Amino acid sequence: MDYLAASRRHKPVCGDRVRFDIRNDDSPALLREILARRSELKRTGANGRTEVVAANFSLLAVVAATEPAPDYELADRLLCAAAGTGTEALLIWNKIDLRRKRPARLREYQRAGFEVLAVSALAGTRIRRLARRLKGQATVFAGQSGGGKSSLINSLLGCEAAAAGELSATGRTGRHTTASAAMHTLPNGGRVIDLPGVRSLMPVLTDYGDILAGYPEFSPHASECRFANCRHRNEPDCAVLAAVEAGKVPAGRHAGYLILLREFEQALRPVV
Ligand SMILES: Nc1nc2c(ncn2[C@@H]2O[C@H](COP(=O)(O)OP(=O)(O)OP(=O)(O)O)[C@@H](O)[C@H]2O)c(=O)[nH]1
Ligand SMILES: [Mg+2]
Ligand SMILES: [Zn+2]
Repeated sequence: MDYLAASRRHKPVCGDRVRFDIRNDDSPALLREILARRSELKRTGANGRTEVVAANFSLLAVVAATEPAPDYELADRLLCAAAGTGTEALLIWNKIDLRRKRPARLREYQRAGFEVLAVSALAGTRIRRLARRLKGQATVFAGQSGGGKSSLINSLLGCEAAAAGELSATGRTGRHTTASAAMHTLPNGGRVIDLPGVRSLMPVLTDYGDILAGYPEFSPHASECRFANCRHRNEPDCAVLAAVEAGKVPAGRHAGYLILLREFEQALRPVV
């Protein structure tokens, strides 16, 4: 719908609830107010400012598949962002019709306590189960380009409402088919937001607690670290590092955490 904003500060994003006036003539509606958001997914825009890309979702679904090769850093960031904004998270492992071996990393997410649902948008496998899971939720579908977010939404809707694309000729990358966020209503209840799968939509993590919340398997060990404010990197008597050494915490998950930690600490450093 066309609208005019009453103020330049009013920039609604997909999922926003707004108050607006409809005018009797053919002129566009007048946007008066954006209501308080219950959740937000944020990223850093080209100008370095933080922008919200989706709002008011109750479930964040990270869509990944064997093809293109999963971007675990993006998946981890999204899982951290979900924890940070207080929403549920779901990892959708798509394209199981390809019958490729599931990566060990997928099991590690499950063992860490994340809910994983393996489906196929193309073959329709477990799409009804997915629909039941999404019922009554406002879900954001996020994840790298080509994972099949739009295809899954089409499969859930039973029609081609969301444009789905192709992978590049090598099958290694998606083609960034979805250009902007769009919301769809599911036939059995619930709403889904389809996000573009561009890497620049990486959520920003500005709170150390959010990063830690993305690695719930650390927490039983973290309470045993010598220092209460241990960052589990190289501190003496770090119980998380000991658990990694002992194979109780997967080394790959810990390496992923260190990437986010480093970036978080660099962002905090004052620019000179
Ligand atoms: N084999 C197989 N291919 C799939 C499946 N789901 C999606 N694809 C294919 O994966 C490619 C990308 O699908 P999209 O739905 O456009 O992926 P997307 O995540 O929306 O991508 P962006 O909009 O670029 O972020 C298309 O060629 C789809 O046909 C599936 O379950 N199995
Ligand atoms: Mg898409
Ligand atoms: Zn520690």
